[in-house]
Amino acid sequence: MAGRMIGNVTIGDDGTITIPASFNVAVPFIDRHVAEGRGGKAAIRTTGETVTYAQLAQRVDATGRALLALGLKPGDRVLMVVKDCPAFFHLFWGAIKAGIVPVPLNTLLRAADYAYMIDDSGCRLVAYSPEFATEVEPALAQLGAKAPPALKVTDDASIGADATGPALAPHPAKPTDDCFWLYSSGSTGRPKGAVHRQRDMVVTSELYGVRTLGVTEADICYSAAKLFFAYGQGNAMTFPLWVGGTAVLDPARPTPDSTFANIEAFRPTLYFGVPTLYAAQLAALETRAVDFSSVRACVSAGEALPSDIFRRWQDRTGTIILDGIGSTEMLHIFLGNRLDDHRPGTSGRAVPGYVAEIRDPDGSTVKPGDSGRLWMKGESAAAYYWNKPEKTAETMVGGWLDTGDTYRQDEDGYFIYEGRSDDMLKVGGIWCSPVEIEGCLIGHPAVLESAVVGRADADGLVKPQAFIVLKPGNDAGAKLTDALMAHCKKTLAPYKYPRWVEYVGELPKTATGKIQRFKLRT
Ligand code: 3UK
Repeated sequence: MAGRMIGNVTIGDDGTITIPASFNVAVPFIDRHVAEGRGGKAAIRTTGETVTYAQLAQRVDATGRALLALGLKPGDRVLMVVKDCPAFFHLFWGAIKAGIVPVPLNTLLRAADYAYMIDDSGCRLVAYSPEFATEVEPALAQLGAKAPPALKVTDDASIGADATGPALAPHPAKPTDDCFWLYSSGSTGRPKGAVHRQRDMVVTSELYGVRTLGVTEADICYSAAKLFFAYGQGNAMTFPLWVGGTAVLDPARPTPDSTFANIEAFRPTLYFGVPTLYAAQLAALETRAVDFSSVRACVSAGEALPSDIFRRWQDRTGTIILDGIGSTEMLHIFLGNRLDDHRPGTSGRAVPGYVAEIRDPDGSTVKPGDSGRLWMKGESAAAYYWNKPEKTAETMVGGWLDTGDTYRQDEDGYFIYEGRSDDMLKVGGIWCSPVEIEGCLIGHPAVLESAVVGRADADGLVKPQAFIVLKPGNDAGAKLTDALMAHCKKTLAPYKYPRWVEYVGELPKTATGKIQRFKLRT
């Protein structure tokens, strides 16, 4: 049979992906590299450490054995609140190789969020970096006797991993078996665990990584978006591992300074960011020069990239930014620009292997050029939401996924983002629910009612804005605004605080008392 073999996966000349009936996805991503002569090559680079492919394979096995030794069984979940570091790879792949289901969580969340996810997932272990103890430990305490065991991950030894043990046999699975989860937030209600299958990372790595970005063994991938996002997971873990390339990891919060230092030190060939960071980097580039000569392409996702940022970035750095839309449910980018086919201000075209449809509310496809709701079909779609059959039935219909986004196509077929179909906001590429921020504001003693909407800042990027009705006897003003912002920063994940607060006499509401957020948008 013609085509390529990636471990035991066959890629046909026509792009078809054939996965054996008995399969473990750690085999093509981790195990095959040593046999293929990459044992001494850097799989991961950080400021303090380089992990070779041989070390990676050995540590994945050691971590998998340690998880089994702790009493975890195939199918059990392990929650990960882990910074970007080699142990993230070891835990994630060690679990998968042992048949255990890793669930990486957003490390910016608060104790109440973690308590919910620990409980909802029914996990058998919580692994966390010491940096996040202040939120994870109270979450465990809150759950009392219901709390699962927890492990502070400082290095592999802290997981009980013994590098000298025997090789771990990959747990046999079917390509469509549950493999890992990622939580995604909704406008109302709690986060939903999107359950991904064994094959899904193979599909995204091949369709977006290889066929769209053209990743090869020579690529060095650096993602400012963290590994716990589906976006970062593909960028800096699955794509380089799929081709035998190198991932660059930095545990710190990405800033213009830290990302520029990493780009100059590690000389990545592919750089992955989000629009808010590109805007901050551009502001910093006003006063300094950065050597981008190693970078062959930049990628942006999480929210729409304004065309002005694309142009200024190209002027400043000589590299282009490929905007693409992905989702936790589809795992990675499904509509995207390409090096050989891109149009600034658009999300590009369907990534080969994915099918897009823009639909009317009645479900029929719109006339060319009309806007409607974007539905997607593709082999990397999550199988279902954990414990949420109604949400699953609403969102995943007949093999299609409702993205919740409004799109139209221009005269040449490029997809143009027109906003969400719900009230959800993307702030710095991360979900933000207005309802959650409103709930937090109402928890402040001065606030009677609140409504939160998205408002574009000077770069055209959306941030939360709050409208507040005060309880009698409270004075609106800068001092109260500061107090409300501080209240949100301390109660919610910090990126969710309202950047503007406006005081009003009343909020626009429907006859039934529902806030009409659309009337407050400017
Ligand atoms: C929005 C975009 C316009 C859109 C993601 C790349 O963002 C990711 O996943 P999430 O589940 O959010 C999905 C939603 O975010 N969005 C993302 N990218 C764009 N809107 N232009 C874009 N380029 O509302 C989408 O439905 O957090 C991104 C890869 C993997 C991902 N999970």
